[in-house]
Amino acid sequence: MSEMRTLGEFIVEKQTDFPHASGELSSLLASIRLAAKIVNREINKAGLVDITGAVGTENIQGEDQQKLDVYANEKFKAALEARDQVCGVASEEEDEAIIFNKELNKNAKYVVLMDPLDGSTNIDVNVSVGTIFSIYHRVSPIGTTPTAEDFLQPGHKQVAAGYVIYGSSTMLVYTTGNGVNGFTYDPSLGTFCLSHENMMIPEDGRIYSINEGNYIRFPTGVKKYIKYCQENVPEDNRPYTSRYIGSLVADFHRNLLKGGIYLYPSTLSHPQGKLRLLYECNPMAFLMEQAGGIATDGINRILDLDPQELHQRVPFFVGSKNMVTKLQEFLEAHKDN
Ligand code: AHM
Ligand code: MG
Repeated sequence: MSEMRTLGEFIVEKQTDFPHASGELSSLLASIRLAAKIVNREINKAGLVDITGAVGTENIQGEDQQKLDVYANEKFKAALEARDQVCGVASEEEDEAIIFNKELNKNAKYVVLMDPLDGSTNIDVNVSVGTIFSIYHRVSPIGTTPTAEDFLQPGHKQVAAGYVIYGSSTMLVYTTGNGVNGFTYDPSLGTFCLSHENMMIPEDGRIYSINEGNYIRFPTGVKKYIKYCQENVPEDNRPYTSRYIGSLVADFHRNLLKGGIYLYPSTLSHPQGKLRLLYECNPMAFLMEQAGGIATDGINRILDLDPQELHQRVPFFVGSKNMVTKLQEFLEAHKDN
């Protein structure tokens, strides 16, 4: 049996990948690990809410029951603030970036952007949800109040990114730009253990993941690509298959392991696409490229986009190299409609 490595050990071991590393990023990742455990514990109890008191009512201690996405946001923010490695956080749950005011935080060199609980509508039905995070060096001088420029950096500047999937088991998957590694949570030990070392997405895949309910409003290139998947059979003679959970983290994770493409194009209700560039698409794009795949908005590499605002949305196509390349051929051929 191979030796067990915990996430904590792995982070420390990999610290030497960074010349002059002072352990601050390791400490930051440790705060994410801690918040993930706390959120995981709460999500696992979610089904009990109906028994112990519905959201919006008081629980047994007389405290208000919080919605889980609000809860996750609070826990991640608190964990990130506590270790003094982060000067500010942007979150899907917050209109504006949160600046940590403690002196030690002002002297920190990192900002974090996150979606604390993505796909949260899936919680009520016991389907996987996730946390997505993206880490940058601030560009403003250390010791000053962070500025908008700290948060609006292109994705290729990310120092680290990852997600937690709260699924049939809970996993934390992350990259610091030296490959992608996945850790599975052992609840009896309270520890994430290395289970997926150096994850690479297959170059070819058979799975396409898209909300086909929006089909009529898709750009022509996307429609043609879906028809292509439905009418053709890959070289291995097994037909394409459609899988869509409606939780980006879960759809992405499955495709990363099995090979596939995830698509969220522009639609009638979301003309710029639905997913957010800074805390959904950029971190997933960083992970995907590190795993050998491609992430694009249909024209540009996601990681090259220059963000204009915190909650900006973009069309998002991400997955196996050959599948995304094929999609791009259709988008290019039909780019005028
Ligand atoms: P959310 O951040 O409000 O949860 O929305 C993001 C989610 C993704 O996880 C998922 O892939 C997508 O929205 C599903 O959208 P749709 O229901 O339109 O298919
Ligand atoms: Mg989200």
